[in-house]
Amino acid sequence: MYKKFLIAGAASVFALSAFASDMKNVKESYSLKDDSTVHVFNDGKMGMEDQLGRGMLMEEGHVMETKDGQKIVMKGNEFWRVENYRAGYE
Ligand SMILES: [Cu+2]
Repeated sequence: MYKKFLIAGAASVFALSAFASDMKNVKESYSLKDDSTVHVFNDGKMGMEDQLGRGMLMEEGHVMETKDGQKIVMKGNEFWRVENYRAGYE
């Protein structure tokens, strides 16, 4: 009984810290026409997330189109940062 209580406590602390760090490093996120997402980090570099929420590779300079028709040019390829972001480390 006591052990179960400890595990629940640890899980909620993890969720809270992941939320706080998300707010810190991702400046903006855009939904793209193909249902993937591009995250713009505070330093202006970008990372992609595919339709299933996994980190996705994209070449720098690739032109993306958002759902509302804006064009965004890929800057950086911060695959590892999207993966960290998803995992709650960044
Ligand atoms: Cu991209």
